[in-house]
Amino acid sequence: MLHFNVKKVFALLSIILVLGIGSNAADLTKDPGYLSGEKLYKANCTTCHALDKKVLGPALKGITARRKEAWIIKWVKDNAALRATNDPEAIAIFNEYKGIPMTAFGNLTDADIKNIVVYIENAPIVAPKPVAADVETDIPPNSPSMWIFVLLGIFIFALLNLSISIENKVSKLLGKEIINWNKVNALMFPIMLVAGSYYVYAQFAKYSSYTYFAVGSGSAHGKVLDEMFFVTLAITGFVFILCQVLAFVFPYLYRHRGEGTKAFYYPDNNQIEFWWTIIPSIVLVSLLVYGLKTWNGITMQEKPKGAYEIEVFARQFDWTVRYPGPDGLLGKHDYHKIGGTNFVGMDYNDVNSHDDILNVGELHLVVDQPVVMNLRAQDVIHSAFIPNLRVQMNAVPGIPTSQIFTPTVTTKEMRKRLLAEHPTDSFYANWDYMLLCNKICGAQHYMMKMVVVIETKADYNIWLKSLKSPYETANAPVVVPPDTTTVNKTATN
Ligand code: HEC
Ligand SMILES: [Cu+2]
Repeated sequence: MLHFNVKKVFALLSIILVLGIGSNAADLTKDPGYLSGEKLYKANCTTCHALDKKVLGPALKGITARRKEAWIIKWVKDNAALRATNDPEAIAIFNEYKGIPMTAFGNLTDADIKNIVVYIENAPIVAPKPVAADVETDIPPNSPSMWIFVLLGIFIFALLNLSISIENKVSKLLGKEIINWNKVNALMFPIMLVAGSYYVYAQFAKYSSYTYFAVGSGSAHGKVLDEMFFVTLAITGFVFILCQVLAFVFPYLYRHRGEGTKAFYYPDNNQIEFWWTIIPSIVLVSLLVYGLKTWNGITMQEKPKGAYEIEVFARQFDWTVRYPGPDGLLGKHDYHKIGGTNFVGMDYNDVNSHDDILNVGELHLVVDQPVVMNLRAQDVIHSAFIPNLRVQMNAVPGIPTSQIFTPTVTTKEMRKRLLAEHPTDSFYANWDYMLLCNKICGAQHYMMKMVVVIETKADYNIWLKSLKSPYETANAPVVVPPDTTTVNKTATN
């Protein structure tokens, strides 16, 4: 079964690869064996393996150090058959992985497997994507008590309905109203106002500590933005509450009070209308100007002194970050060069690109240092949203965008603040800043996110030094796996 599916997936992937990148893949890694190995590896192996960490099967980088190539070929073609020959290595690794059987790949030739090995041993390691499961794990279970309340509600409603219809009939028989419905209806308005306000208040009291505002923003411009938000909310909120109170209290105050009462007729008052047009207009225009100024202050700034540039590259469905290496400069890019391992289209003709470092699925930023985040997209519109930093900018294919900001709170510090706010919630012990895609960009949009690490300059430098630039890795001498003679003979059939 699995065998069949793998073949199908492989065929589909090949088509996509050929259509998507076939025409410009030429100038990348020169070795066609490496490229073919990459395709085969990505099509067949990545569901269970990663290069540098255990997934369902072991990490495969360095496999030639622990296994002979001939063994690898036998294993990949049919590991069950290899185990059946009582091969001790095969049985040991099978048992170590608790007997999870690996798929047999009878469709791969020896040469295919050799290419896969070349790819595995020479591919650049990019950091793993954050696993979807480590976020949002505490969705409350659907509690049964909720259904009891729903049933109870239906029951009460039915009961009320019944008693009202009885009351109706009795009134008719008696020829007079038992209940003054007009008064009841009027009274329900202020009751609704009080009950509704209490409900809103209770929700705020319970959940406001979970909003992004509870612990403040982690960036410099975020403070200004939050301030603007609160000023706007205070003014519009005041007017909103005032209007709601009047709307709910007046129906009670001015209810119909029995036969013969007449409503007070008040056609219009130009003076009042003049003021309540002018004042809101002035207030709204002021808010608008205030908002525009704040927005321009965030989006229209020049590159500040001491700022460094990074590039965030979006595609379905992950984020890749490019950092300038020791030279502090990002090299040029060119979409024509996208293909194979050069999936962000770095232009290696520009020497500045040689030390650029790529990292998939994790963004590192230096605290208190302004950063210019340049955005690019490969396929459709994405949007980089870092809620706790109040950062958001679209990534549009063909249109470079950018946002300049300064993170001011390290991950550690923000975690501490959150834990102080929620001492019993273990989620916050491992909390991380997140960058989320904020455009519905396709079926797996929901998992298009990455962890953002905000750290000191020293920590950042240590981390950056631990990564190799793809240019260096690709141009390192190719490790030729040993024991090639037997392979070459069989590969020709
Ligand atoms: C269905 C999941 C799955 C797929 C697909 C898969 N593997 Fe594996 N692989 C495993 C598991 C699990 C093990 C560990 C041994 C065991 O449990 O049988 C393993 C072990 C291995 C080993 C031995 C590792 C060691 O340390 O000795 C190699 C080599 C290997 N796989 C290569 C590949 C290659 C190459 C592909 C793609 C052509 C591939 N695997 C596809 C699950 C898989
Ligand atoms: Cu997206």
